[in-house]
Amino acid sequence: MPQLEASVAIDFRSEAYRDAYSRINAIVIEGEKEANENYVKLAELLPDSKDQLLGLAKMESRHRKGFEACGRNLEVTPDMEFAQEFFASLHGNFQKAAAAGRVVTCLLIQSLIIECFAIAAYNIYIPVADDFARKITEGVVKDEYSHLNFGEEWLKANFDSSKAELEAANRENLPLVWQMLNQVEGDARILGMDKDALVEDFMIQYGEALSNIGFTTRDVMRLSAMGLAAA
Ligand code: PL3
Ligand code: FE2
Ligand code: FE2
Repeated sequence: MPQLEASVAIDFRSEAYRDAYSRINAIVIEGEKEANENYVKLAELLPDSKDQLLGLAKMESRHRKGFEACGRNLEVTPDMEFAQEFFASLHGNFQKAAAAGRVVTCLLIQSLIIECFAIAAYNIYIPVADDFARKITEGVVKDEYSHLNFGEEWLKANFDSSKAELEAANRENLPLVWQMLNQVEGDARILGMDKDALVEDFMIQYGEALSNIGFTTRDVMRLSAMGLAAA
């Protein structure tokens, strides 16, 4: 469905829209909440970048508040239990890696995978959002690029020593993203967002990030499509 047509046709007050929004809104609120906690954890693991990472954590708290306001504006109660379930595997993997001091894995999960997922989702959402949510999301997505950039810069500076761990963490975690996308496909469509567009935008962001870090084109292709065929 062309997104321009969708934006004219969407009834933001309908039962169907608000029902789908109760899950998508919750996912975004939970994602921002976990992102805040993940950057606080990263600040402990990377004392040299502590202040910068605590700054990113603060931005994530603001994002959460912004998206909570989007739900309130549509008189939607976010289904937070659904959202915690949605993030459980990825969140569990971050926490395991953090407990083991595997900072490269933590950065891949939060600053590359989750930020690229957020950037793709927000970019696809902006043209079909209600006016209130559009303004909030436009402000948020600008910040997310700076979070992605933090991960890129750190991993680029430590590329040789990080490469093997990045490969393993990508193999373990990227397939989870395709599963998560499949879970939200139906609700996202009701909001006017197309799954193929989400996958495409994610692969562009993630592939660019891997390339900036130092992977060859061949590696980028292999890594960014990991587990996609099975999804
Ligand atoms: C990190 O800063 C934020 C993490 C949030 C993850 C968002 C994933 C979103 C997937 C569902 C797409 C819907 C987007 C709609 C926005 C209200
Ligand atoms: Fe965020
Ligand atoms: Fe972020």
